[in-house]
Amino acid sequence: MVDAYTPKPKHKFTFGLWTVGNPGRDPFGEPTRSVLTPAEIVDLLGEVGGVHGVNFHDNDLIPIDATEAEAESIKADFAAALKRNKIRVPMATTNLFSDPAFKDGAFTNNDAEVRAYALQKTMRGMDLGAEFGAQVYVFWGGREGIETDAAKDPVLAEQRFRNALNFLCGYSKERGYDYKFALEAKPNEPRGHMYFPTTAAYLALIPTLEHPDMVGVNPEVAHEHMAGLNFTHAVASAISAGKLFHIDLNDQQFGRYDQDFRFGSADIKSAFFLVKLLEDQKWDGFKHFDSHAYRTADRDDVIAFARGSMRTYMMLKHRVKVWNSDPVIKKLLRQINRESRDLESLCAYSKSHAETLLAMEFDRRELASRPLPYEELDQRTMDILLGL
Ligand code: DIG
Ligand code: MN
Ligand code: MN
Repeated sequence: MVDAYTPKPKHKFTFGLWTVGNPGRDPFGEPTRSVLTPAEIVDLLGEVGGVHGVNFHDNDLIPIDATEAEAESIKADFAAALKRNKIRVPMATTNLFSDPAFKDGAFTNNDAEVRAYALQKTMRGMDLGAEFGAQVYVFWGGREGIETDAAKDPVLAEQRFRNALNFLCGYSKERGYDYKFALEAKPNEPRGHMYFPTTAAYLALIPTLEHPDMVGVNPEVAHEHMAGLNFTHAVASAISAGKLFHIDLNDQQFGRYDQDFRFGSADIKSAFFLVKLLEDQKWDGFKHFDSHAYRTADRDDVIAFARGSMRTYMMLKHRVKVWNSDPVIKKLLRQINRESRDLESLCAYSKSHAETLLAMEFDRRELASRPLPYEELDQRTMDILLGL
């Protein structure tokens, strides 16, 4: 069915190989779906339709113990699948969390040899991503953390993470990759506590790096929600800092494990305000669905999951247009937002402005009596969301 909500490659929707290729394994059960090759996953995305790109961890594409010959054959099949489906590779990343060598972290590991191996593995992952034209390189520190703070000095751990990023920025510049590094936060799981638990923590780290201009963030809905935070505000902070280099869209009930649900499937209202922010700000980055179908899904339902992810974004994008042009919403916003050019000009500091403000009289009771019809505004938002 083609309609106003049908996605197209120009909408820059992307999926990871590990998302639609997720075989349904979970901590309490074996896979429920067959494991697909990278080429088969790209063909599935071609069947989904409208997909812009596919992302990968190094080992999603090339198994960690593959021979050189096996790697070449996998890459050839993958490249052919990309071509026949007209799908590209916008983002790559390194799996520094599955192999037991990284059981106690990668860049923040207490063992210098593991830290060195993590740098080598990431450089090779960057080479592989560049081979397929990736522009963004994501860093998710899946094992960077502790179960007991007796294990590591957190200041030293953060310095080790900083050292690794500085080194890898140097590598990217020296190899001319021009990568945009995107740091992805998560508060816990698989580690008891993870370093840099929220997007805000990474926004604080970036200015302390040697090449801060090369580094931004990759916020994920589920990860901020796990921390009980407002995802739209986390993304707004990234946009305000010019650091929203990538985004992981999915959904999540608050206070749960990392559910990585289909975008908009758990909290449609939060999803609406996120889409409103991205569209109002005309953010033009890759919209990556880092999520997976329910373990109960078969291949057809995985396709429905992927199509639903993009369709929900497109429908919410339309609802944002309706909201922004709705006369009742506009009236209420005019009532709520009291602007004053004179007062605004006073808020740029000068000695005279300070004296003028100090000399002003404010009627607190009058200020407090001004109506704020947020119930009416929010209910109108619900009317629009529910299509009334
Ligand atoms: C989990 O949310 C992480 C890994 O899947 C990957 O490293 C990153 C990129 O989307 N997200
Ligand atoms: Mn997640
Ligand atoms: Mn993610």
